[in-house]
Amino acid sequence: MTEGTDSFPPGFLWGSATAAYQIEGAAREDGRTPSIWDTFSRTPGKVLGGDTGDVAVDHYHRMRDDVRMMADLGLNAYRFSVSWPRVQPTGRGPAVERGLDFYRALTDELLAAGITPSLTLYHWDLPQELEDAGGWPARDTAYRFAEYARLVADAVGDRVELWTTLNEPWCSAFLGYGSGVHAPGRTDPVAALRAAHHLNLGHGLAVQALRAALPARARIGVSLNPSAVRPLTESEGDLDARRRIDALANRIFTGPMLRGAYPADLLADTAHLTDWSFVRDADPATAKARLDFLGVNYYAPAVVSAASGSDGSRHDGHGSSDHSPWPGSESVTFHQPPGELTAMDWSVDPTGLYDLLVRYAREAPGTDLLVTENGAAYDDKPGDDGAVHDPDRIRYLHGHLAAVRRAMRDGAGVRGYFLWSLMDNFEWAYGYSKRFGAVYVDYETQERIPKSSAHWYGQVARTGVLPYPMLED
Ligand code: PNW
Repeated sequence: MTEGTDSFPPGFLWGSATAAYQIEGAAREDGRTPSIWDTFSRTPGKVLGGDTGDVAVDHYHRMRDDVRMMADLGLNAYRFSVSWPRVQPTGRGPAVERGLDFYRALTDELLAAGITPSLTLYHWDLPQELEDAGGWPARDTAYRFAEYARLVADAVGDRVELWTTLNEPWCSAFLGYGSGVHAPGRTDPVAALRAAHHLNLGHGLAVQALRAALPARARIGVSLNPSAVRPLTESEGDLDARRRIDALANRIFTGPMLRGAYPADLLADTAHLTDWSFVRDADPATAKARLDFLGVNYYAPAVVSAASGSDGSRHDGHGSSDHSPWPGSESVTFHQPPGELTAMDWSVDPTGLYDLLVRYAREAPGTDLLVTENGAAYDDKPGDDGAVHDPDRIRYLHGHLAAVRRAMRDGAGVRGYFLWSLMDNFEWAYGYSKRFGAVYVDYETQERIPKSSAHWYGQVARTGVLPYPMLED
């Protein structure tokens, strides 16, 4: 590490991120219909505590206050997602204007506050009707997604510069259709591989639709959650486990999206499950649409070995299920690296973020990089003074921002950083039990209390300077 403070370039985007289902609530208002996450969370046993996003943090009704809060903290960017079933309830046909109005108002508020909007089209809330018609394992869903992209572009294309097609297609495909810990909760390895392909295809078709509809200044990308995967040892078996997980977590998306082809080793590793005949000849080339930026979401690294270790541990951090999210490579074992853990039991390791940024700078030369998510859950609660002190999160953010800066010095063109998350929210299968926010939310009163990390991060955003690590907040 270099000595002293560390400056980021002027114009760097300092943001926070959220997703529609995790914050909006208002699940039955203004024509919105159920998404797969409404159905899943209302199914007993799927989400911890039986929590749902019916109310969430009521952002749908508190949007203006929430934007003012970001501005007051000093943030200059905001990554949010559009709820597909709010805008196009059946996943087909014309848009519902009342649904679009919310995003028109949100983007107006952001721009008026000097905050750059970054819009994600799909953060996991597929209209239930499209799931009933086959969901992502069905080819038609890719075409429906591109049509929906066009509707949103026509509505707010004049005011949004940053466009993301998909958030973390790995989670949609392999947690949604493989392990079943996410909606729609299916557990079919071939359905998961088909879903991954149709997400790749849908991404490519959506980029085409966006390019046709948006002004030239629009910047279009995708947010992946690449795995920073390391072998437990340098043994041949562990190196092969690393290669397999790298194929299923990373190259299954970057192969088509960046290179226009699926990796040969991925097809070989899964040949006993499927012949991949659902991939039509032109599909990988369609998925390889020109990208203006690649979004990297990063939380923790993965350590893998060939077969179950002596402790039989399977800490893969992807929730508990009898079904693997790794089709064809189910025997790969995940290990908890030694060291500090967050409340998710995810290990704290900024080097993983550095490694991914440097890797993708090399694999996607000339494409800007954005850290579209990074952050940590801790057991936050207000103290006697009513304030929420979260020194662990400050240290987490400090370490990861230093890793971003180091990757930039080593050639990675990182243009911005979005902290996950602006505020505590519905953490998918964990419900409201895990708090990722820089802002604390009292779920009884919906009161927002910026944690000490929010003030710390706002200071970094305002000055562009990463201070010395603080021992106490
Ligand atoms: C991401 N995993 O989700 C999402 O984009 C956010 O919506 C979410 O709140 C955040 O990270 C924190 O979890 C993930 O099991 C969920 O590997 C699960 C996994 C990865 C990312």
